[in-house]
Amino acid sequence: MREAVSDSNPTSSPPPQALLERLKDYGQEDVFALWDELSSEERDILVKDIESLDLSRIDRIIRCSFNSQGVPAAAIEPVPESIVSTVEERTMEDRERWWKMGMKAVSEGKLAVLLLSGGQGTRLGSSDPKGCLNIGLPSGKSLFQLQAERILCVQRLASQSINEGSKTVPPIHWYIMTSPFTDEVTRKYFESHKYFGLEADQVTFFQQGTIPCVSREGRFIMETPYRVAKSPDGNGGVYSALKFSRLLEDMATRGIKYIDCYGVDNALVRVADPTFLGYFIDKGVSAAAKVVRKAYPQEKVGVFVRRGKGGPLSVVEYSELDPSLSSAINQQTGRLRFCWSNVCLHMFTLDFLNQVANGLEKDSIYHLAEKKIPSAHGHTSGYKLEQFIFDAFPYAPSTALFEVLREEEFAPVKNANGSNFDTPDSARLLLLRLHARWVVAAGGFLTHSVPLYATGVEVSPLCSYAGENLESICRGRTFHAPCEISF
Ligand code: UD2
Repeated sequence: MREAVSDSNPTSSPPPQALLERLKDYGQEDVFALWDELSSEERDILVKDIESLDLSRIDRIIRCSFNSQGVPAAAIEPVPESIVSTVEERTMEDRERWWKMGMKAVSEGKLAVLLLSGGQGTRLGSSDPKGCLNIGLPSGKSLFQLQAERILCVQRLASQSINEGSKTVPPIHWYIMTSPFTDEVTRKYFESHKYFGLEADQVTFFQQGTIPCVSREGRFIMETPYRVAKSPDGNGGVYSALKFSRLLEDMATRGIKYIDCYGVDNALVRVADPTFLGYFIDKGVSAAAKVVRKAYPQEKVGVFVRRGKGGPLSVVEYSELDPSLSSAINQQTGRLRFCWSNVCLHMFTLDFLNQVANGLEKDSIYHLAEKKIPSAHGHTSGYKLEQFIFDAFPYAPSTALFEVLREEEFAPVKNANGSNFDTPDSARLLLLRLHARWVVAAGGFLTHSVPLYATGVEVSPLCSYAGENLESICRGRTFHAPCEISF
């Protein structure tokens, strides 16, 4: 049942002729199909909605994206092992050296954090931004709070690492990308929680763009008779969003050289990770990603590949990887041929972000995600068009991959509890088990009234970033799981 925005009698005036002609140029004149049934107020809303669209740019994106659908992708090869820093080959000396290099860069204010938080969280069944989600930890902390406190911890460690006494460490600037679906609630959430102890002026929110949802024929889908259905333009929308909000200049003004970029829906994300930063600086590359070994062929993660012999590094999303390739086995190792999984943990130089943001016009090919789109006629089969953050990797002059252990750094929160994988419950357990290992390694003891695999303890990020500095708190003490350990 459609709510009439106003009961004023619709005038007999036709749609604005010039606008109708432009829509006809792009085959989108159907947006006015219900014009005669609209009230004058609804007509104003529709005209303003259409005028807000960059029709020529959107038409180019639709055409390029639909045309690329039929083109066979270049043959893909596994990434050369030489560009992957594996956990197995990493020495303690490497870790310490990279940690120190990263800490130095943090203390010099060269690192910023970029959070991708514009997703609609549809699979979780919650309309709130995912970062607001409480995954059921003893502390009740949300994903946003865990991530904010990890930033505070790195700031504290960086202050301790510089021995120039009173020299203070500049706060790590946190750029948070939202979308029209998450912006207002996200800003209010941070304000109401006093930025979780961060300075308000070290957090910058900015919105990504949206793009019309289209039918299988490429026609705009109408959400209501007087509004075009739109969706966020994908986490790859971050590049144009940074450009149009002039935040790349803001980063340059602040002396930022490196940007740690990650997805919000990972309960174990090591935000502003000094070791990853040190590795990135040491390798001198433009773009890097943390990778984990793929757990099973159908796992919903992108995989890093090379396009053609000696081709550039890129990522094939799980929704686009041919099933025969996702199950292919490397006969020498017995492992999955495409085993290095993208986990939405990236590091870029500011120079590279500028290169991508300024090179965007060329790249109008968006990924087409087939969805049921809410429309004026109920749910309509159609496409959301989105760019992916990793679409930029093929343009990087140099890249590197940094393996991490999934049980230490990857606890995705994608589906509602009760689903088989990647739920708030599964993420909570991964965090509790990891922190329980930290406590035992620091000389603590655990008692538990349920089996230990189903519980554990939570160490506040304000106490420890990656399990360090826990001896003084834990040695000889017994903790009853589940509980939170904080100062
Ligand atoms: C993402 C990765 C996938 C794998 C998986 C692991 C991409 C494109 N895919 O798949 O390769 O790493 O995560 O968990 O990164 N987001 C926005 N704006 C948007 C859409 C998403 O900011 O328009 C954010 C979203 O809030 C989240 C991240 O991007 O932080 C990934 O979300 P997703 O749901 O788009 O990607 P997913 O889980 O299908």
